[in-house]
Amino acid sequence: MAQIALSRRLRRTPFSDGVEAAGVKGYTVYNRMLLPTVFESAEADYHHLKSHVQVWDVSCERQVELRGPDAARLMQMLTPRDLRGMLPGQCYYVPIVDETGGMLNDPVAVKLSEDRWWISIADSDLLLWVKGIANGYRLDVLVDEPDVSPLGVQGPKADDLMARVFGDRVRDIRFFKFDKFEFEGRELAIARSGYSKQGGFEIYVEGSEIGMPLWNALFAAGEDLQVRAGCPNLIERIEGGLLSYGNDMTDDNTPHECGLGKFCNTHTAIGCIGRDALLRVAKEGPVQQIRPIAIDGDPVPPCDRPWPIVAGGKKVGQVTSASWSPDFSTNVAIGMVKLSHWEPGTRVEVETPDGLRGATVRDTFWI
Ligand code: THG
Repeated sequence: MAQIALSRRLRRTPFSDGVEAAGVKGYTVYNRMLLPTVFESAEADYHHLKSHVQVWDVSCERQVELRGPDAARLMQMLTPRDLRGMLPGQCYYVPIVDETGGMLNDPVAVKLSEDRWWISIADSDLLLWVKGIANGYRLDVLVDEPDVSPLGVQGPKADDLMARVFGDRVRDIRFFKFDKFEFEGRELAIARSGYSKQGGFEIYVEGSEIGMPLWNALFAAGEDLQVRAGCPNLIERIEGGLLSYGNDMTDDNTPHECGLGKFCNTHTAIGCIGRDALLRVAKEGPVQQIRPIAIDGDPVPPCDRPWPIVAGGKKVGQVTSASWSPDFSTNVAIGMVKLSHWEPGTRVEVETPDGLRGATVRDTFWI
């Protein structure tokens, strides 16, 4: 394949030097920033992630910072999840919707204090939407992208590695909560979260200068834990049902279609811009929804365009992410399936580039 040209528009990260030294073999572009996709091979990276501990350059999970007296009000305007009970030190996975109830992003909201929030975004230009809302409604809030780059530490040995660098107190961080820890004289927010089901942390690295010192400290401390550079792994994230904005959903989908209804409290999320639209569509219920799908046969090629799901000669959905799973010895996939065919156990066919394959709609993801 041809190479992608590097330029200032395609941003490096504070950890790119370390990522390159670790032998990164592939990148994707996410929020106009480099995101590693493979180090050894997708399968080798997958087995290592499930057995040891990896350090992930997920700087591309950019932060939209809200600062000022109207920060909490603005945050609630963006999401149908009720934020009234959310305390400083908590993280919430929040659907962000537009005035039609369409998904604009599915970030993690980080509440630093009543008047200071980070929105840790997926791959869409959320900063522009948030700036537009803040200015259009004349809110008393500053909206910008700070010099904050998340560094993931994921895998079963993540607690042990992190305790060596930050002290045993990191073990006390609960899921989707964060606390502050010192590194070289800086206070960093560290959350128990991350884009894998293997457990771990995300360090919100504030100040690019400490990026490589922190990267090096983690690798120096973890040699005997077999720590490696890693990245979000396609196979593991499909097994775990972690959605990818732009792949598994777009602004054409409501949170309910994405299976994110459990993160919506549309009735009580007063002020949410998409509230009326969502109340209308939620009354009927979605007519298509994201489902785990097992695809029969040999390993499928990469899913770089939606693959039609067909039954009885009609299109009943599409597969948007797919991969061979070594641990489950089947092709695991995420698809959007119409109501008529979303019952667990329903047999369908998928039009892959390698031809028509049988497939089964499932109830639950694999992990
Ligand atoms: N961490 C941070 N920022 C991010 C991501 C992240 N920004 C981009 C992208 N990932 C946003 N999308 C997701 C998708 C899933 C989850 C987090 C962010 C996630 N979901 C869990 C699940 O579905 O099992 C837990 C959700 C919950 O119970 O609250 O973690 O990964 N900082």
